[in-house]
Amino acid sequence: MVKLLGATGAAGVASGCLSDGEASPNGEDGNGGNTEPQHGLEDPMSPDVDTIAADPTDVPDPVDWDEPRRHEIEMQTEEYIAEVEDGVTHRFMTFEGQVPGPMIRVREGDTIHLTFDVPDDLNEHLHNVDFHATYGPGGGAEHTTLLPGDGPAEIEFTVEYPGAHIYHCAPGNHDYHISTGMFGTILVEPEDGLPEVDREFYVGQHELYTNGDNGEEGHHEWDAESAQDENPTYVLFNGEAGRFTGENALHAEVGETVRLYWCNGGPNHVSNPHPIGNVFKRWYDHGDVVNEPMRWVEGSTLAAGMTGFGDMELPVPGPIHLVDHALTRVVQKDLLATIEVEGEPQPDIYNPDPDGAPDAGEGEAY
Ligand SMILES: [Cu+2]
Repeated sequence: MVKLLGATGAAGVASGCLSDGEASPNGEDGNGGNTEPQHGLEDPMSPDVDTIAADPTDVPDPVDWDEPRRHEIEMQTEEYIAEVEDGVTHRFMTFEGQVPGPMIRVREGDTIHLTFDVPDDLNEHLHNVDFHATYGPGGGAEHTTLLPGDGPAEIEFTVEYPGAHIYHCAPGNHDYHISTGMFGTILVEPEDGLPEVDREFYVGQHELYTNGDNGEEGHHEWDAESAQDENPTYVLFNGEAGRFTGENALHAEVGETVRLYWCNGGPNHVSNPHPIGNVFKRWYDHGDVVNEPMRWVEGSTLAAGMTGFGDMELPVPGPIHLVDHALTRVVQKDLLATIEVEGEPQPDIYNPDPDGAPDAGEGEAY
C-alpha cells in the first residue's frame, strides 16, 4: 500500500495489508470474512509497460465546430502486465493500452465511424465496446464482439443526445473486464458547448478485485469471490496506486478554473467524488449537460458506470486531494490523486498564519 496520509495520520491507519499482524477494523482478516490465510501469490511478473495509467491531462480540445461532423475513430484492446504499486503486478485489460481508455469528445448530432480491433498479439480474451452514448444493441457491443485476431469490426452511430457518458467492455463477465481497466469516457457536448475553462483533467475510478491482500507483494490475479463480496483489494485512479500524488501530482495555477472529468468505471461501487480543499463551482451530476449544473457542492454521488464532471476555481495555492468520500477506499485501498495549485498566497481568503506564529501552517495531514 502506498502511504496516503501525512505523518500525523498514517500510523494508525496506513496498513491495509494485514501480514504484519494488525487487526483489521472489522476484526476479521480483511479478506471478506474468509479466515483462511491468503498468501502464496506467484512472484511479481515483469511489467510489459512502465505504467498502465492514462495521463489525466490527455483531454481532447473542446468542440470548436457548429455543424455535425463525422469522426473516424480507431480503437483496439490491449492486455498488459503492469504494476499496481511496487512489487504488485496485475494483468490489465485496456482500450488503447491505458486506464481509463482515451477520452472521446464530440458534439451532439455528430457521427462516429468506429473501427474496433482485438489484435491476437496483444490479447488473450474476447472483447467489445458498449457506448452509453448511442442507441443500439448493447451500445455497439453486440456488433463489436471479437475474439483475438477475428477483427476488425466496424460500426457507425450518430450521437443523438448530449452528456458525459461511459464506454466499457461488455463480454459477459463485464465486472472482470471493467475492473481491470476496460472503461473510458465519451463526452458529447451540447450544441451550444460548455463553459470555457483554463485546464481539464480526466481520471477513472475503479475497483480491483484480486486474490491477494492490499500491498501484498506478488502477481495478483483477478478474483471472482471478492468481486461477489464487492470487497476490492484496491480502489484506484487509473490502475495504479497513488500514481498522481507527491512529486507526480497534477499541476494547476492560482486564478485558473479547472474542470475535472471523473469516470466511475466501478464495476460496483457508487463513488462520492470530493476535492479536499475546494468545492465544485459547477457539478454536472452524472454527466448531465442539459439541466443547470449543481452549484457549490463539495461532492455528489456518482453511480457505477457513469462519468460526472465539475469545475473548480483556484483562488489559493496548495494541494487539492481528489477522493471518494467513502474514505476507507482512500485510507486503506489507495484511491487518491492530487492537484498541486501553485501561485501567490491569498491571505484574505485563506491565511495559515494569522498571528505570525512561526509553526502555523506546517504539517502534512489533510
Ligand atoms: Cu474486454
